[in-house]
Amino acid sequence: MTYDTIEFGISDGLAVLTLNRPDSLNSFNTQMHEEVRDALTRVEQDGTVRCLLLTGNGRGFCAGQDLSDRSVAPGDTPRDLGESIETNYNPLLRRLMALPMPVLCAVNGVAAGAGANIALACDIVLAARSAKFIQAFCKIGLIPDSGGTYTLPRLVGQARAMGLAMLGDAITAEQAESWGMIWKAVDDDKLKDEALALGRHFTTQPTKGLALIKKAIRASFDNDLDTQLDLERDLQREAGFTKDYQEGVAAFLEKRKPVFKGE
Ligand code: T3D
Repeated sequence: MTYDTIEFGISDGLAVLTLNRPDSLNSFNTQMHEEVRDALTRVEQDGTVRCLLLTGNGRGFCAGQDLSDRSVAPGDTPRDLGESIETNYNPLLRRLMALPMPVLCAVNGVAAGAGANIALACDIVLAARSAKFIQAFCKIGLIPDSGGTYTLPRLVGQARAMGLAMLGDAITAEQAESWGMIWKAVDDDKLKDEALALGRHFTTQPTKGLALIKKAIRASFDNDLDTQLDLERDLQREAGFTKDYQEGVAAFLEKRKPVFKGE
């Protein structure tokens, strides 16, 4: 598939997916959903990818659903948004969260609506200091989707989640960092380099172990302590059988840098 609405490439284990409809702040239309789906399939099937970096072109990261696809003429039946969520947004969220590798997001500008929640679903989020996060849904009569009602209270607590979702106020990258919504706010002119450096770092790390960390931390929100301890036992067993674990221990004992292959 050739891409018009995204840019996508894989190089030395790092996949970079850049949303590319800057005139509408990279809002999602049907074509962009199709192209993102195709790119994610390539990430899943490639076999060499050890980290995915998601970002956007222009002054926005993503403004959620393209609302120019959503106007309803008088007398027409409104579109079934549940169908759109089921077909497009929910599978996207599930795939990003389940990818067996770190998923980074470099929020280069405003992230609104589904755009904000897609960013917050990634494992590590860097944001340009000028970027803003907006739960814009309430302003048009919708509820936070793309996992927002799940992710937000877990990241920032119920009081802040309610405020963000019901007021739709913009919060800055620095506020998002101080609230624990994202990993780090960085200077605008450093975002790209810092995100790429982090992405390249992850391509040299024990990918299977990182995937198991992601699985355990994501599961913890829904597990009680006993269940989580059992899960840690099972995942540690899995990690202990990886070649990268053997390499990590050998390198430590030989006082050298480990060479992890993601195996
Ligand atoms: O429908 C379903 O399938 C259900 C799923 C829904 C998921 C959702 O994401 S619902 C929420 C949709 N998103 C929004 O409500 C956000 C709408 N956008 C805004 O509120 C503002 O654009 C921003 C706060 C994000 C940024 O404001 P600002 O002042 O920096 O920029 P702007 O001038 O509003 O936008 C720049 C251009 O992008 C402008 O086009 P123009 O006038 O230059 O030709 C604007 O219309 C366009 N744009 C921004 N967001 C969208 C958009 N075009 C289409 N859809 C958008 N979501």
